Amino acid sequence: MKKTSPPAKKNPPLTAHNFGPGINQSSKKSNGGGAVAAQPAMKTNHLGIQDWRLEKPQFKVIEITDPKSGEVHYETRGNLNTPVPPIRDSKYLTKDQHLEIYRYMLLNRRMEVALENLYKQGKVVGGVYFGLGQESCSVASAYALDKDDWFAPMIRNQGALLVRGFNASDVMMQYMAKAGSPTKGKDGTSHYGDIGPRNMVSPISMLGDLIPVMAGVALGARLQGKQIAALTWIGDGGQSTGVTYEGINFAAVKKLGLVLVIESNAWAYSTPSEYQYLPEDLADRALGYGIPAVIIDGTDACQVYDATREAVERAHRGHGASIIEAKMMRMKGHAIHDGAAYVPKEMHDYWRKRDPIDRFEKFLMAKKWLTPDANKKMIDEV
Ligand SMILES: Cc1ncc(C[n+]2csc(CCOP(=O)(O)OP(=O)(O)O)c2C)c(N)n1
Ligand SMILES: [Mg+2]
Repeated sequence: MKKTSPPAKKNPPLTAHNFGPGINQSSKKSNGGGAVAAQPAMKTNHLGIQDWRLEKPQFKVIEITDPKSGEVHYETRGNLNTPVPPIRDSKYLTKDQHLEIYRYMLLNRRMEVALENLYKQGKVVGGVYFGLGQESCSVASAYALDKDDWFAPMIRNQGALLVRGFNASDVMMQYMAKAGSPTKGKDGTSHYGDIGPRNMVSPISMLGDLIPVMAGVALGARLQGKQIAALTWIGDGGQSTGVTYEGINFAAVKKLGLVLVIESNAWAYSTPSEYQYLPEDLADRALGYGIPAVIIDGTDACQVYDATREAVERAHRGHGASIIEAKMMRMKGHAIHDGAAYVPKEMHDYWRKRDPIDRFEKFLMAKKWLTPDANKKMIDEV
């Protein structure tokens, strides 16, 4: 797959909580797509961490216990009728790159819909995990890597595999434990890697364990004289594990090019974020590690790409690890067996309106980079 690297930038020195010049503070360089419009003022959170989102949800989830039965359920409090934000213009992506990302997101979703159908036909061995509503996060982050960089996907990142050169049929045959699958039928989910050319470390089911492994990959590359980016993802629940702290701290101290995307998707299995960790933003934890972080809208492929690309470039310059907190919502249950009945309906509806693919499609149409005919053709091909 051919990708052009964004133009080299002159960034000011990075401090622990400064992710760089900020999305609206860049030089006036065009992204080749002619896209950069006036950007809204860049915000920071109460600890000074950049928050690129164009919207901050105005509601919370609260736990209600029935005094008689002791049964627990969740409700929302706040305003869920706020307008859907636009996609933020990318500083770096060209028109063709936008279209390629859009295509991968479509393929990611189409593949998972097909997998759901195959599961219902009894053709899938074991469960199926979906990245519905998170395609932008998986696809646009993987797209920001260069060829020599490494990545380690988790269950919601099947879209990243597509970007790095796996076929949808590889992923689907794996789920069906077919002889032609990457593990030749020995595993039913996604436990496989590729030491080349795709540079993929196999997922590790124990949450957090991929982080020190990816720090080690970056260290190994450095010992071979290369500065690479080592990208992995961790859920909001998974980041609570002890090994997450150890892995990030090691990468931070050794200035290894770990790029950690925290998929802050509102739920860890059936536990809402509000009951899983106390800070409003998990990005705050970067301060404790002494590394930069940024908060982004994980449903906005442009924000995901730009944030990851900046972290990747830091890694290539030998400036060390970065954290990207991508806020979004897990739009299905933990796996196919989980109907997610614990999710308040209005919360699901809120995020449904923020679908990453629908919004990106409208964004591309508004730019006239995608015509209705070209869109239909692409959807049909996928
Ligand atoms: C160390 C560890 N503890 C528990 C589990 C079981 N487990 C698998 S996924 C999951 C929830 C993960 O939630 P989150 O990290 O938020 O990811 P999401 O499913 O929301 O993408 C749990 C508890 C595990 N795999 N590893
Ligand atoms: Mg989660």
